Amino acid sequence: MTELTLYHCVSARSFRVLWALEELGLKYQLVVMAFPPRLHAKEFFQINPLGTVPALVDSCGVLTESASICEYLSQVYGHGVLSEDKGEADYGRYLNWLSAADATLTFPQTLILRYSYFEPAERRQPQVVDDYTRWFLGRLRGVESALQRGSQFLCQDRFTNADIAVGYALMLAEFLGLRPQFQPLTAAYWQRLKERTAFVDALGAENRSARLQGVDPQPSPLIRP
Ligand SMILES: N[C@@H](CCC(=O)N[C@@H](CS)C(=O)NCC(=O)O)C(=O)O
Repeated sequence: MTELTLYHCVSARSFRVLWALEELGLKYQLVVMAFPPRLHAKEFFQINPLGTVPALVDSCGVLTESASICEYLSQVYGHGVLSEDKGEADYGRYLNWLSAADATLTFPQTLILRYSYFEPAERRQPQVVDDYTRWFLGRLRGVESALQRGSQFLCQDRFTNADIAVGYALMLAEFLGLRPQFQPLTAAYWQRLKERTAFVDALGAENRSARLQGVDPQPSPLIRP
């Protein structure tokens, strides 16, 4: 089988790809870089000219979009086990969640992150942080409402890439301190995702590789004591 190499930063959305690799039981090389790679791993621009993670390298070349990479891995290496097929009842919902995970959920989160943490103190914007926190929590109602259909997961009653894509937005929300504001079904769903063997194994692989490669393995500066 082709060698798969994932370029990753601790807590970044490349975690989705790592999680999918573990769910599918695939062999891979994990390269963990300090965040952001554009400052700490300039050689990475040779792999991804944008300097962003994830980057997955295999025989087809370099892929850089986390939700698409999960779908690619499932279809090409996993017989579609993490995907919905177009013959299945939730196919439309599935595609919707793959896009909503970033276009609807992580978009407001990146503004919260930027203006509460990444910018220097004099450029921080508490108003932006408050506004986009409310916006994110409003958008999270879509997850609560989907779970009210009675399923354990977002599509039918089966774990799919939709759960990986949205699960990362919940992970980031936890890093941002927003978990106490999750509605009950969303909180229980997030707990369920975190208890999956592949999720735990992905965290373990991230931690081990970070240490071996001399990168700080802490999950996120935001949740350090
Ligand atoms: N569309 C990409 C977004 C990739 C992205 O923005 N990744 C962030 C980490 S979550 C990054 O690498 N940022 C570094 C930078 O902007 O310099 C995806 O969903 O995979």
